[in-house]
Amino acid sequence: MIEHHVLYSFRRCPYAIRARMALYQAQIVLELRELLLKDKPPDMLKHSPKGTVPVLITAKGEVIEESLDVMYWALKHNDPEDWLNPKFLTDAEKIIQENDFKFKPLLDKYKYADRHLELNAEEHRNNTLNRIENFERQLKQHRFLMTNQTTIADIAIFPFIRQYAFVDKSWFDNQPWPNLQKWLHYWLSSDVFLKVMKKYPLFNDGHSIMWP
Ligand SMILES: N[C@@H](CCC(=O)N[C@@H](CS)C(=O)NCC(=O)O)C(=O)O
Repeated sequence: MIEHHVLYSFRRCPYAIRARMALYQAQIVLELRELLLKDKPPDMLKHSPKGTVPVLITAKGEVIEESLDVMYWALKHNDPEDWLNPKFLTDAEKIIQENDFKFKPLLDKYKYADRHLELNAEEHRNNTLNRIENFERQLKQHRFLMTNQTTIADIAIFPFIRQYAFVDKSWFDNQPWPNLQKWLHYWLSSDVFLKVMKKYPLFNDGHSIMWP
């Protein structure tokens, strides 16, 4: 019988990062179970056989096994800065879907070019440029992706841009994308990101902690 919320998480996973950022923003207190992807706890797989993180099991026993759903669940409880501002939600959802289903596969091919030998790394990277330049164009118009305030789109997409930038950070820093670079820097140094990236001992080693 669960009496508090439980989050199965993996520190560096971009989906888990965005979920934790929304949970932290909403000030949700939970038990964090930090795991190794190669050694998933049987209890997590019992609740969510698809075996991806993050998975949130609420105190009521509800299983939320998609990172976006975790974000919505958290922000519907408490959204102090209006990240779910309804005015931008439809468009925010559209660019999140494009990120998850169009940009992310291209990012994976660039990041793991050694597993995708049909093209070399530079050619894989070239395939990402249209999408990255779309982000730069949006951030030229306003400080955040949808408007001058943070929306769920910034949080949902930032962990993937972070991954992208760090494949070759000096190359990324030398591209003509001042607005994207500034936005990335803003999130990398934000309190919410730094807090959710704190290192915790592994649940696999018998540790679980009340979070944040
Ligand atoms: N659509 C899922 C994707 C989550 C996902 O793919 N997470 C990766 C880690 S970043 C994972 O758990 N992969 C399973 C594995 O590597 O075994 C979500 O948004 O939560």
